[in-house]
Order: sequence, then C-alpha cells, then structure tokens
Amino acid sequence: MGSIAKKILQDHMVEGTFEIGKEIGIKIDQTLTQDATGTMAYLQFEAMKLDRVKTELSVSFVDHNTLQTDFKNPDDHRYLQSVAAKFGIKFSRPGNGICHQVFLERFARPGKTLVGSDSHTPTAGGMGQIAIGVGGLDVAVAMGGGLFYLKTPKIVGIKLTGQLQEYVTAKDVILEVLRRISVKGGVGKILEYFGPGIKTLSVPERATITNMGAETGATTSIFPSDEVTRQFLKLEGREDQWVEIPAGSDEDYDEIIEIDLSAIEPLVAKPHSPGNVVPLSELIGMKVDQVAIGSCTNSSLKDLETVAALLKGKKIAPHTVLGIAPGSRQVLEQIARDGALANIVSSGARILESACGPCIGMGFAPKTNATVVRTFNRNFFGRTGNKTANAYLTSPEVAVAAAVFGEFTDPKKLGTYPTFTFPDEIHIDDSMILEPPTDGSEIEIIRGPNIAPLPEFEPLPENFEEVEVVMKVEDNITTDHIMPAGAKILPLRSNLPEISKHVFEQIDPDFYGRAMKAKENKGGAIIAAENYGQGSSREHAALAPMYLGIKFKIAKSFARIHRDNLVNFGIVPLTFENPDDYDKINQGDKLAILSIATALKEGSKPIIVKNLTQNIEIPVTYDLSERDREIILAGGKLTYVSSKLK
Ligand code: MIC
Ligand code: SF4
Repeated sequence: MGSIAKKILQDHMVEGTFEIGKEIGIKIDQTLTQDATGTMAYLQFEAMKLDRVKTELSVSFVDHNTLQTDFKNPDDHRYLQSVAAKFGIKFSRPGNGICHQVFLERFARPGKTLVGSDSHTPTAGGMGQIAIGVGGLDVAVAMGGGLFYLKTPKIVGIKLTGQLQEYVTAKDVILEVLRRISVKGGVGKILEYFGPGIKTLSVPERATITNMGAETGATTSIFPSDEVTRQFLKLEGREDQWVEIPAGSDEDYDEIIEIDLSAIEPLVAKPHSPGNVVPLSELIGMKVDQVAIGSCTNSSLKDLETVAALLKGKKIAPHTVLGIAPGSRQVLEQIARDGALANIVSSGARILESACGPCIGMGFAPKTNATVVRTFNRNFFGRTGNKTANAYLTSPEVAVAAAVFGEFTDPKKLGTYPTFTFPDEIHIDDSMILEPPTDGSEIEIIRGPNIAPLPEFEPLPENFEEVEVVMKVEDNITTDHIMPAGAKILPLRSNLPEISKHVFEQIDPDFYGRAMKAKENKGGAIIAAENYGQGSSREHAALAPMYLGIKFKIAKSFARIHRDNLVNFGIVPLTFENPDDYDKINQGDKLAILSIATALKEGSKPIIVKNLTQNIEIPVTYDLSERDREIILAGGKLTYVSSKLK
C-alpha cells in the first residue's frame, strides 16, 4: 500500500531525489487561481508570452473581490474573464462560489496534482489529490508547463480511530490537530490521514480538515480515495473520475499522530491565532455579538443542511447578528430547492453571497469591540475588517448555538442532533463556469485603469551597502500583518504602486514613509522572528515590499509559501545562525552585506552582516536550493523562467 502522498508525488516526479529535505520537481496536472491573486498571476503568465496553458485543467475563480463599490473589482473580473478565454482556462463567474468549494465539487480528482494561488488549495486533498497552495507566479509557471519545485516533505500519518460524537465535527478534528502541533507544527510536512476512523468522514468533512491543515504550515494534507470518495463523485455526476488510492498503514509514515475521534470535544480557536485552541467549555457564557457561517472551511452542503436543520423553528438572539455565505451556487441552489433555505431565512439570518465575503473582510465587518464567532479558518488580527474585534473560530454547530442563545453555549441545547445524509441526487448546473473557446488567438484582453504594469526586476547586486532596517517584528507575523486585505485594500491587488502604500499599515502606519525614504537611499531590510509570513499565499506580501525597495529579510524562520514568494521576487530570505542575534539589530540600524551575489553563486555560508550602527558582525545563513539562488541572482523567477518555457 504505502503513503498516498508519496505515491502521487513519485508518480509526478520529473526531477530530483525523493529524500526528506531534498528538492524535487513535479509535474502539475491542474491549477486554480482566485481573483485577488489571479490578476497578478495572469499578468505574469502574459509576460511569459505563451499562447495557451499547458495543463490538463486550469480554472480561474472570482470569489474574493466581489464587493463592487467602484470600477476596480468589476474591471478586474472582466480582465480575468478575457484572459481565461484567450489562454484556454475555465472561468468560474462571480457568484458561482468559493474557489475551493467549487473545485472540490466540480474538478478535484483523486491521484492528480494541483497548485493554486491560494493557501487553502489543500482543500482538494479531501478528494485524495496532492493540492498545494503557492504564489501566483508559481501557478503561472505551472500553467506554462513548468515543474513545481518543493523540498521532499516528511510524511506524517494522522491515524484516526473511533467516531465523532454528536455535535462534534470535522472542524474540531483540525482544531485538535492545531492544538497539538501549533501553527508551525506542519512546516516541511504533509499530513496524511489514515486509520479506521476515516471511513466515518464524508468528502466535505475531509476537505474541512485538509483545508485548515494550511494553518499548521504544512505543505498539504491528504485523505485516501475510497468508497466514500466514489459516492461523492457519483453524486457530482463524476463517478468515472474515481480511482481508488487506498490508505497507508503505520509503517508507511515518518511520524504518527493518533487521534481518537470519539474523545474529541467541541473546540474553539481564540483571538488572534487559529492555533490558540481551547475547549468550548472554557468559554461558556461569553456574550457573542456577531456570528458568520461560511468560508472554504465550512460551507458545504453538509454544513448548510446541518445549520438549516438546527435553525429550524428558532430565532437568533436580539443582540446577535448572523450572516451565512453558502460556499457555492450548487449548495445555495440545493438548499433553496429542498426548502432548507427557508429555515435559515426565517431564523433572521442574513444571507450573504456565495463568496469569501466576511472571511477576508469583504463586507460584514463587526461593530466596535465585538466578540465574533466564525466558522472560518483564520482569525488573524484585523482580518474581520475591524481591528477592535475579537474573532473566535468554531464549527457551524457551535456557531448556530452562539447565534441562537447570544453567547457561547453547549450546542446540545439546540436539541436532537440532525444527522446529515447526502440526498440521492443533487441539482448540477455548470452554466456559471465558462468554457474557453478552442482557439483564443482572436480574443482581446480587456484591461481597466486599475491594472498597473508589472515592475522591473533587477539582478541581485554584488554588495548591499548601508541598507536601513525599516521594520523589526516579533514571532508569527502573518501575511495579513504585512499586506492587509479587506474591502478597501483588496481592490488594489492589480495595482502595485497603490497597494504598496498599505504594507504593515495595521501595525505601523509610518512604515510606507520610512521604506520610501530608505528606497531613495540604499534600500531597506526587515528583521523578523519565528514563522514570519504565515498564512496566505498572497505574493503581494513579497512583491509590495520589493517595490518599496526591501532588499533582504533576516528572520529566525520563515513560513513556506512566503519564503518561496520572496525568492520569486528576488528578496533574499536570510536566517540568523544564532537566533539570539535577533536582539543585536534594532529598527533604524544600517546594515551592509558584502559579496552577497558571489556567496549565493558559490553557495557559501555563513554570510556576514555588518551592523554599521552598532559596529558588530552577525553571521546569517540561508536555506536555498541552487535553483532558488539562481532565481534570486536573476532578480526573480519571471526573468529566470521566461526563457526556459519557450
Ligand atoms: C486568505 O484566506 O488569506 C486568502 C485571501 O484566501 C489568501 C489569498 C489572498 O491573499 O488573496 C490565501 O489564503 O492564500
Ligand atoms: Fe476565501 Fe476565506 Fe477561504 Fe481565503 S480562507 S479562500 S478568503 S473563504
């Protein structure tokens, strides 16, 4: 049998050696993009000057930037639609749903490889495929037929035994994983689920678990493809796409974590980290102001039918507001057709569009100092759209109880548990997914005024002289700290000069001014602690700092996707040889690194950073493959790969 992840990776491996930590290059069968990262990904794809994508399947979704307060978002949608038609990409129209939910329903296939320009791409791992979240440029390269490079991950087997009790859900399983291994525990690993408990979980439940596995920093998460998978594909009219990929067993894994499903209780992630997990019982009685149900973690048909059954005949508490965003048009249409939607509406819930919505601060922001309960995967500081809010992450069941009783409470108080079974048939309608024409050569790409051209990429200089430390930050800085999202800033995703003004805005509004001043001199650097750049795949968190003249970052450690994005845009990710040296650099210090280009060319370490202000030398190192170093030397991946894909 063996590990599923290993089997799929080895089946797709074209370059490298499959040994933990060594780099491998894999062929990518499928890609997905969403609109907030997609415009940049397609600008980069255009810059590669290819006629058509070379993948088996590429899909472009519009789900993040759906609030249309001016021309920017609708113009971007139109750009994406025209690009998709031109290059042979399917286009999922705004309103059709959240990329990961729609992908799971309509496109995910066991045994395939997928990269997506969104960190929750591992959702499709619930279908038994290797699905990895990456930066937009890596998707563009994969669309052009290029390999995706990663370090051979450790494969951790998560052995599930027993069965979930009533009112305990898949969300609690992944919160339990986070409770045990934290927001860094998955770095360099694939989390592969096996054991007798897996057959008790449906595909959408598995997808909830693999989706939020992203919060552990894991490369991806995966379930086997079994009879449960076949039934789901059958319901979606895609049974012919099923292949069996049986689960592994104890001896197939580098490490094993055992979870007894029967022993899990409802869990909650407290502000401001998905890893801040406590039992619900610790929060009972805390007043709740706003509840939001949806997101790519918890908005499947199973979730919404359960929510509707629990809300039936009940009203939400007078001081609490409830918003519900069904994950896809398919889910929304299904609950409308079978009447479940009426129970939701009559409870007083506000029905939101099938999109990311409040999960990314795109509307439905909470009031001042609100306590907010969300079925989402992230509760990072400021992400709700209101910095004073405190967001808690829970299952839909706990969220409904909070909405009905106006406080954290035991969901059992809602009554008999509505055990969900899939209907024999669902209504399938793909008319909101536009097929590209077979020949796109005549199609004109439509650009609105918000779409700014890509910046110039320059090769790495030999020396960095008098670079100013424009920012020094603590542990676990997220991409939401670096490049905030929300309704105001997201529409600027295709306009680098404009979006760059908002870097670090939430934690330090003066950053932009400082960075611009340093840029006019010798450039800037950022000093960071552990797990810098956790969270989103947004390459703007690297691209905008690059645009602001940031030359290198020195951290105690980096999160995977962000590190890759830094490499892709030519910012050197350096790490302290001795983590305590973090204390030897202050914000405002001037640093110099001599012969950095030669050092990277030769692969020599350590590199000496001179702190000119404090007159000391600090050894730093790097974890970069030869290819990574070539990319940095070339001034980024776009310049590096363009010539190779022709
Ligand atoms: C997120 O959940 O943070 C996002 C918004 O989906 C991001 C992508 C983005 O920033 O556009 C992600 O998870 O990668
Ligand atoms: Fe959208 Fe939220 Fe999922 Fe990101 S985490 S893809 S913003 S629903």
